[in-house]
Amino acid sequence: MKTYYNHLHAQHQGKVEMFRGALVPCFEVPARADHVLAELQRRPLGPVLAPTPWDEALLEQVHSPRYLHFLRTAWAQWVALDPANADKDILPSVWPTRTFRSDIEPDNFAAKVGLYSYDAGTPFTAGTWAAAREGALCALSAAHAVLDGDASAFALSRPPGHHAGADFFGGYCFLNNAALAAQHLRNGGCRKVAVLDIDYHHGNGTQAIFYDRPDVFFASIHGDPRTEYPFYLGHADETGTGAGLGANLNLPLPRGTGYTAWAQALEVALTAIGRFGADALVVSLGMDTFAGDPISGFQLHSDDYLRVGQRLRQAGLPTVLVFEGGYAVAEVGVNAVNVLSAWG
Ligand code: Q9C
Ligand code: ZN
Repeated sequence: MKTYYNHLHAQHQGKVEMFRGALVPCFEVPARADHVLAELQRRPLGPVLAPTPWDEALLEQVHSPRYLHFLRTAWAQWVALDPANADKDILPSVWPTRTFRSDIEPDNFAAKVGLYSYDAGTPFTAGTWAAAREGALCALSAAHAVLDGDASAFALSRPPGHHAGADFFGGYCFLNNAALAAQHLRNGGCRKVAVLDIDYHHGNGTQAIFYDRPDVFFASIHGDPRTEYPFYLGHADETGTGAGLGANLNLPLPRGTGYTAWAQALEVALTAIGRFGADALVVSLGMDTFAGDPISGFQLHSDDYLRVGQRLRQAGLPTVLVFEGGYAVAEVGVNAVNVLSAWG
């Protein structure tokens, strides 16, 4: 299995995120990807490659031009406000909630940041755009390897992607790598694609991007949004809209869920994906279902991930795996490679 590694990932290195009224050190740190890469070097599954430099216009298949323009220019705008800003991260603090307008992009920079985001936990730094862009290329490259006939491919990148919508960042995510991979598979001739999101947190961005589409099925197993981030999406009654009705499946589980109940949800998701008739699978591979995760509430153990990988492979579909969350930094490499080793 080829791994497309984002060698620019460490250029995105947020300092702090807002948590319970205080700025605390970021959970989403460069060491996460370093540990996965190190474990792939200990237990090689195939070549580790740089991504192909795809045309950046491909990003517009998932993200709005207005949002992409913001991401490209945000850091320069921020430093133009005050040269001293170069030492600080951009952190959103004001948002257009219900009754406000989001069709007009404000001139004020803080207001612009709020228009394109939804939480105060996702710092934008000097290297965020370079890292996110290269990560998107990793996802596109992995999709391309599968279109070329590989049984599977892995996009090893950060920042993660599944919380990013067509025109917003949040949940540590800026570009939706899994959505880009799914769209690339569609363009390359797959008639139907399924995205299976097994990160602890609901993939609100991916769901929203494909919610009205019948050609991309989205299934997610996650902490119940009544208590778990991202809170405002991910309920079981969200089944798609318009032509996409029936092509969305949410399987929320209570905090504290262990492997047995989680694996039952995986069966439900894979059965639905089978019924849908997907030609290819994209897995949003979040490792924050791990019992030791500092910000999540499921109870999966390292050995369980070997079985998760086996079961995903048994689905028998060409599979693109995209690295998402997972904040038990010391264990994230072993856990991720345990999943991937099913294709070794
Ligand atoms: N103190 C992903 O796993 N903040 N994103 C939670 C922590 C947001 C997680 C609060 C968690 C986002 C890709
Ligand atoms: Zn997560």
